[in-house]
Amino acid sequence: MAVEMTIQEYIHKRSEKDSFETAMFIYESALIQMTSRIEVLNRELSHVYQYNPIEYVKTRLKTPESIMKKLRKNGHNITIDDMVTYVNDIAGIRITCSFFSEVYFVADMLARQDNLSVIHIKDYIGHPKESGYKSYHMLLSIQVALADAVIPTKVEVQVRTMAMDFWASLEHKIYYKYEGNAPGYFERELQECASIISRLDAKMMSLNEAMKRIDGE
Ligand code: 0O2
Repeated sequence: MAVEMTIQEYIHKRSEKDSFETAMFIYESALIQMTSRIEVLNRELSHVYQYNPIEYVKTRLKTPESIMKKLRKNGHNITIDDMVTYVNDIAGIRITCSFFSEVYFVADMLARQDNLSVIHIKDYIGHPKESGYKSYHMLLSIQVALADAVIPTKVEVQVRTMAMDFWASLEHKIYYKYEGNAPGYFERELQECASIISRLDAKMMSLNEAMKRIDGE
C-alpha cells in the first residue's frame, strides 16, 4: 500500500544523489495530474452544461536558475529543503478564461475537488497590485500518486482573463528586460493599460450577460 510522505522523505527513502531531479520529477507529476483534472473539468462543463469557460491552459516547471534566484532573493539557502519549503510556484499552471466571472467560477470548481487542498489564495483581481497586475492565484496541494508513495505537492494555479494575461505577459517581459529598472514612464503607461484592460473586461462581460439574457427570453 502507498504511504503518504513528503518530497524530502521520498528522496531520503530512495537514498538518492540526484535529489534535485527526483524533486523535479514529483513537481512534474503534480503538473500532469493537475492538468488532467482541469481538462476533465473543462470537458464535464462542456458535456453537462454546454459551457466552456476555459480558453487555454499553460503549464511550466520553474527552471533551476529561477528557483535559485528566488531562494537568494528571499534570503534562503540553496538546498532541496528550502526549495520545497519556500518556493511555492515550482509547478505552475495558468488558466485563461474569457470573462472575470468565469475566473472565480473555475477557481471555485477546482478548489472543491477531492484529494486536493487549498493552501492559500491571493486575489489580485479583487485587490490588484499597485503596478496594475491582476490575476487570481491559488496555491494548491495535490496528492501525487506514485507506485509506493503518495506525496502532497504544491502547485500554483493562476486564473485570469485573456485581457489580464495580455497585460501580465508584456509587463513580465518589460520587468525582465530592465530587471526592475524600467524607465519611469513605462510604469505610468502600464498602469493606464491596466485600467483600460479592466474597462474592456467589464464591457465584454456585460455584453456577454446581455447575450445570455436575450438567449434566455
Ligand atoms: P516568474 O519568473 O514568472 O516565475 P509566494 O508564492 O506567496 O511565496 P510569490 O512567489 O511572490 O510568493 O507569489 P505570487 O505573488 O503569487 O507570485 C507568483 C508568480 O505570479 C510570479 O512568479 C509571477 O509569475 C506572477 N506575478 C506576481 N506578481 C506579478 C506582477 O506584478 N506582474 C507579473 N507580470 N507577474 C506577476 P515569479 O517567481 O515572481 O516570476
